[in-house]
Amino acid sequence: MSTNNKAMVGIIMGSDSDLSVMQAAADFLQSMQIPFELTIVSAHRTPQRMMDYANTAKARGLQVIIAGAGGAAHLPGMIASTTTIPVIGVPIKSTNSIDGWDSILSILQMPNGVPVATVALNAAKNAAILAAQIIALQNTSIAEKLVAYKQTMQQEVTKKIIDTKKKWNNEFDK
Ligand code: AIR
Repeated sequence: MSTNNKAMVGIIMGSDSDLSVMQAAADFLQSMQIPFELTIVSAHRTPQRMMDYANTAKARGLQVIIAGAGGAAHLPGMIASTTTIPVIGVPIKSTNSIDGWDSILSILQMPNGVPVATVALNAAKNAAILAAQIIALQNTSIAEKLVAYKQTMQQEVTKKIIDTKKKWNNEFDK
């Protein structure tokens, strides 16, 4: 848990072996001071825990769930089937993944009626940014932090453009 406040975001993953990827989501939420909880929930190994997690999420105050899994990655979709809280899925190229596509397609190809917002392979940070953006719709302080984050990103690229121009000139950046 990032702070002592009540969690707004739930980060769940199929195994502790996913943590090296999912850590990026926790790090971003922490940097934005968004309270979150993080735990292991496996669709296949702990199916009852998965149902209990989804069924209690709303009452516990969660606004978004970030769910990561690898291989036959059914966790995000099954959580989405059980709650109306938005679910962001993180496909993980795990040890048992063929090449990552197994996880991507398992999370992405949901049937009509049960959406999962799927980010790129291992893109746990993007999942956290999207979660923050959803929460920011109703939270001015988080919205302001996101604006600052985007400005910083732009400044970093601007610096790289200037550095690049020192060696590689272009007509566009006069
Ligand atoms: N997994 C665990 N339960 C269901 C699934 N799909 C996934 C985990 C992890 C992969 O299986 O999300 O990416 C390998 O898990 P482990 O525990 O064998 O390292």
